[in-house]
Amino acid sequence: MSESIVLKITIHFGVGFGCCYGCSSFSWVAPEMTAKRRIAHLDMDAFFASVELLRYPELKGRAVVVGGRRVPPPVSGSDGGYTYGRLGDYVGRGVVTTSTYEARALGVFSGMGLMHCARLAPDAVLLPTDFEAYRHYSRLFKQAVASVVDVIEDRGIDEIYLDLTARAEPTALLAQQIKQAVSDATGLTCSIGVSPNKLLSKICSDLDKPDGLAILTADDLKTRIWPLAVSKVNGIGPKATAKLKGLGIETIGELAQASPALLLQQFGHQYGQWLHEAAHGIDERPLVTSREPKSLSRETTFEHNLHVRYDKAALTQITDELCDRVSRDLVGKSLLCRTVGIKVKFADFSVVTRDISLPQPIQSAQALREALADCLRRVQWHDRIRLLGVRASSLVHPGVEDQDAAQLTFWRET
Ligand code: DCP
Ligand code: MG
Repeated sequence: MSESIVLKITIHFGVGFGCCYGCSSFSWVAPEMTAKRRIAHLDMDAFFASVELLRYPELKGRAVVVGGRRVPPPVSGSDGGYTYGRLGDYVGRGVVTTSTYEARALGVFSGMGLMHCARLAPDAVLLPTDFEAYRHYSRLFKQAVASVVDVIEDRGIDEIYLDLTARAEPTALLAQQIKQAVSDATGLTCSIGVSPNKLLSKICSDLDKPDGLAILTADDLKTRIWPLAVSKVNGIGPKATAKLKGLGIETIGELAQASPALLLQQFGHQYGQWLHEAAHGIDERPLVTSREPKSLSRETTFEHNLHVRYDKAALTQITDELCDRVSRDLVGKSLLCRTVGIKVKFADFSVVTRDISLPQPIQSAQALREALADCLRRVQWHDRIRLLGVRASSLVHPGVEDQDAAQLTFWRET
């Protein structure tokens, strides 16, 4: 049957913390040759805690912890001073959202249980979180950076990637200008890593924290990156780290020396290959200078309503075509999806959707078809069908699957 298919493509964008500096559409910055690129990663220092210190400057130099549940704000006295909560007095199940470097020196880090930390640093000051303030300073620092550099990828509340490739200024000078702009706008410090790609720059920005600047060339890989733990690579999460440890691989250098065949066999083709490349400092990902899409979908309204049994061949063909299209969209945007969904609109205009979340992200039309079969089995076909749609969501970039899952947990916890 030759059904005329009206295809509609939808790309849903997340709101997130993102600012997109006037870009209204999704756009890629074409990757240049790795060796030529100058990519910076900027990460704010002890971000939430530093914002709190702007409000309570007398706490500078003290162990300060931000986090917990129902933590009361400091009480202001008649003399204008504050009485602060003491970590040692905290009772409850909350976790540390972040801590100052002084608190970290006492062993108190993000994600740790506060009751446990209370024993490590009882005299530390405990402050409640104030996300509105953090979002405000996030916007301020991003605007300040945007006044110096125009190719920016927003990666979250306290980090961004910058492409400095086209700039004439020496890297160190430019990085200092950026740090100064951030400091002038917010009174906060940040750390910057510069290297030929995002993967290395992300590692680099952490090398010299706080208020750091680390510039790395491809030649520094062996001396500065290889001695580090594999978990320093964005994309090697706790699960992969543990599995690598079981194989006797703890440092990035050891990972680089591991046989690619072993990595492929242990981690599957895609992730195994990525692990090998990451350890060798290879990463061609371009900066994504606009908001990331949250989902991609294709749908089609039929000229005549179709019957689930009598028009099975046509429905199969249409579903296959939708999967092909969504797959091509994913490939075109260098994305994989972890969730696949079907949308069915019936002749009576009722709409049913079914989703499936997958253990591994997928991209191929075949994998989409297989995932969709599961969704289709769960639909109650009570009427003729007017419209079918296929949706790919929980989108991730190849190679960062692990880390994105970690980030997800991270925000859920806060
Ligand atoms: N954050 C959170 N939950 C976590 C870790 C961090 O909510 N488990 C928040 C608090 C941090 C902010 O995200 O201030 C940024 O995270 P970073 O990992 O960049 O940590 P910091 O900026 O606090 O410290 P650093 O100086 O190490 O970047
Ligand atoms: Mg930070």
